[in-house]
Amino acid sequence: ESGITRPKGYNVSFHCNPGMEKHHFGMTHPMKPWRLTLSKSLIYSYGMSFAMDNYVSRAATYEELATFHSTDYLDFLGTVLPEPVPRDLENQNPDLKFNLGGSDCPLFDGLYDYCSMSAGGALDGARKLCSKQSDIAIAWGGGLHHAKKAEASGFCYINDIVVAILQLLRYYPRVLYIDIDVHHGDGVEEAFFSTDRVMTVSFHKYDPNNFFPGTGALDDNGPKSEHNPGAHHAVNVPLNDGITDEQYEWLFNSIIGRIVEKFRPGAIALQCGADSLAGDRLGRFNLQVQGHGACVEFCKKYNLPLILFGGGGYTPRNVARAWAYETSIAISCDDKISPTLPQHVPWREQFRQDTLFPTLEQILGEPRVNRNSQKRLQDILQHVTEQLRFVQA
Ligand code: ZLM
Ligand code: CA
Ligand code: ZN
Repeated sequence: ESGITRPKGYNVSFHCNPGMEKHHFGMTHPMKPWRLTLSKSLIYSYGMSFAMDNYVSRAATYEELATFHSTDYLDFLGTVLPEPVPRDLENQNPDLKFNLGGSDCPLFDGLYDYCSMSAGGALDGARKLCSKQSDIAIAWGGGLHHAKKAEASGFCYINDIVVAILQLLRYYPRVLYIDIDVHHGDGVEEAFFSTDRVMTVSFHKYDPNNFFPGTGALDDNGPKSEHNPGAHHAVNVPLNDGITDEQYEWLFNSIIGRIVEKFRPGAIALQCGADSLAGDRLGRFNLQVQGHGACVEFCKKYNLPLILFGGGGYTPRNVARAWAYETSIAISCDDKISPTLPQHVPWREQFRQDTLFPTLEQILGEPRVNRNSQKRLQDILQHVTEQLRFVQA
């Protein structure tokens, strides 16, 4: 009745752990794990679980996390406890070990469990692709792209994406990583700076002095030292406020099309951070659910093993819409999802409008000014095209 049926000829696996969603970063912290509950509620109300293999993921083990993270960092993460007395609001004189305990990466109850569950879902998804039990794996609880080997950063503590890609690399010679979160995917980029087996591509708002994390300029393409095979294997697409669906789709399809042709990946890992949507509490773009989802649709068309991660997303009702729509894209062959939300979806009032595709006017009142000229976007495509001359499969 929702237009969703089980896909014929391929399998989609859905990996989540309800234990993750009950964690709190703090009352006013923008990261709300509850958005995962809202997303699943919409996904299930549409009946999509009947079209996928659903798994409750296990928590990743210490050994699995240590495939990327330093044991010093993991040991500390496993023992730190939340501060009994909150520090002063802006953390003027914090004494931060591994960047833990500040306002971006607070210590909260069950932090280690939360992190290992996020990574467990991503890793389970990657394993399903490797064993060919699944063609598209979905892990909305993952996508925490800023975490470093021995450092928390930007709401991210464990880099589930890196751990999952390391798993994919056991079976696939080359993996393409694509990141449509509004922030630069710096942690994943850095992790694979010295290998030509992973190509990382991040689309993001770039303003080195005013927007986190400040990295990801067009010509940051991996250290160009003489013997670094990873040189030229980082692609950065720096954008300005207000980019629209039409511009983003054109740039995404042009860039990813050229990269797939040249790099010939064996698998694609796509981080679907939903803070690139219009109306996001932290984001700056004018993307709609349709434009965000078009990136997933484009990647799916290559018929390569595909893993979808979550990531940022700070206006929960829009996060839920995007990830529900993208789940439907993963599972549906030709049939389209109903644009009207199901009658009986829990927390229906959270969504404000009963459509899956609110207009920019419904989302924003007045749209944000678009500061991306077509000329600049063409220059970006030109740079990437020239960069790809140094890349071979
Ligand atoms: N201050 N509370 C994206 C990660 C973005 C660094 C400036 C903290 C916030 C933000 C935290 C309740 C992903 C920075 C910001 C204020 C230093 C960022 C706690 C509001 C609050 O109200 C808040 C007291 C907090 C944090 C806003 N932080 C907005 N932007 C970024 C990190 C993560 O989406 O890419 C993937 C999941 N941090 O700009 C400051 C420089 C800390
Ligand atoms: Ca990004
Ligand atoms: Zn983000």
